[in-house]
Amino acid sequence: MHTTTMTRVTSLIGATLLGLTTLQASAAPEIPPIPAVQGDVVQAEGDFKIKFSIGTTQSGAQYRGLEYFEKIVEQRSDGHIQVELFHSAQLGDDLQAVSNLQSGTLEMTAPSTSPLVGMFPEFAVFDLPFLFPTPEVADKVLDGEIGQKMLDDASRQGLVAIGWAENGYRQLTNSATPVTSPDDLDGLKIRTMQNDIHLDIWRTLGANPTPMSFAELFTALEQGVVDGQENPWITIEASKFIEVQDYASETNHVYTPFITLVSERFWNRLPAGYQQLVRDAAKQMGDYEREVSRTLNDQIKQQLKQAGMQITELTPEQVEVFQEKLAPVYDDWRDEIGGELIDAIRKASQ
Ligand code: KDG
Repeated sequence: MHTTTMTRVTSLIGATLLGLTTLQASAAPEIPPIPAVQGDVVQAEGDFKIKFSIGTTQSGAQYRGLEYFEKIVEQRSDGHIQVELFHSAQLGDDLQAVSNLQSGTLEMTAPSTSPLVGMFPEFAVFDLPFLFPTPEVADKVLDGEIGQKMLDDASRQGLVAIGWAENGYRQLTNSATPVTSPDDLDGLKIRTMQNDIHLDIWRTLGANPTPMSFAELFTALEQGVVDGQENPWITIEASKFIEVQDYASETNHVYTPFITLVSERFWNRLPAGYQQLVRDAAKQMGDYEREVSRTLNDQIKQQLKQAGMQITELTPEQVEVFQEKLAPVYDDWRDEIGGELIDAIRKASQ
């Protein structure tokens, strides 16, 4: 086993024990139970298997959503569609998984939109800082005309986009110093997703950003290749970043969705009844996963504090300093993303 992998495995065991200790030290998060399956069995021809791969870990909110998806599809197809779940990028990182959908060797994945901006430029709107003031605004956009149009537009290049879920509001962590203002970021090496707006954000704030896949992140933090990263609380906890990150700042600087994608080659083999079943299951998965994400977020932030992570909850005035510093990012990217789309999302916030 590769040294790094062995380090990772050993580290994960240690972190899991630490994590379990942490969770045992304080009440484990109250995860909303997976709901009962609603709806009749769908009658259609054929037997199918869906391999569904994600990059986040088995203890995150996203995997809970996939378990619900599996339950719905297997029950409502009367077992004629079998679902096999893979977490922690076991079948490749986001871009590898999307490529495997295009080649037909993988049936489903649900990455963040950020690494896909090279394929779907309009997704960059989700990387604009502080664009979604509340989760309710995010829901209104994703579940409304804008979100549906984005799914339709992303159903090409060998992919069928069928639903939205929640990665969530992103928070900054690092191993070096408490961060209350952009001034504290000077020289900090921050990992970003493979996305030019995220690179622009952290350069504008004065940090030294490095793009890399999520699959490489823990090892890069552990080896000091980067000092920090930014992700939602659930991902921070589920990935056991507390083992390699001492400080966090509640910046809520970007809201990231997950997009549920199906291989078009597989999709075209499904009878219409099963296509609708998979669409319905993806919608129910996304609704449940958002509930889990929002239920756990505050609990997990408190647990990370109790486990020793020094969490800075920025005041509105401190957040405003970040917002003002990042205003030029809108000017940099407005034309490329499309001012109409940005204005439509801002209108949804009113
Ligand atoms: O599959 C997980 C990825 O989509 C990843 O993007 C999660 O927020 C994430 C990150 O920081 O890469």
